[in-house]
Amino acid sequence: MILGSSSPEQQDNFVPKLVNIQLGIDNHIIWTNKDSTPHTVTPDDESLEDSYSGKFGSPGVVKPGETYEFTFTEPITFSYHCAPHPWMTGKLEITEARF
Ligand SMILES: [Cu+2]
Repeated sequence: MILGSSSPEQQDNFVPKLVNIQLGIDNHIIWTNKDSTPHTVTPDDESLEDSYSGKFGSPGVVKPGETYEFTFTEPITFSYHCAPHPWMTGKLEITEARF
């Protein structure tokens, strides 16, 4: 989350907006809050789960300077947002690695 993400006028918040990752190569994702306001990483479908890592989504707010990380072990595509700032959206596409 970049500086100024809490402003609805700002186009960029979750950067990059779309993350495409491949299982077994780069399936560990870290969100870093570089803004001055707390944010969340909340899946649009709140029941989203990985069978190994469990429920996806930050347990509370991610404070400025803090991180939320998650390891994906299954292919999935989904959208997520920030609960207090619903205009902040992002998308993840997790696919099987192609060697
Ligand atoms: Cu936010």
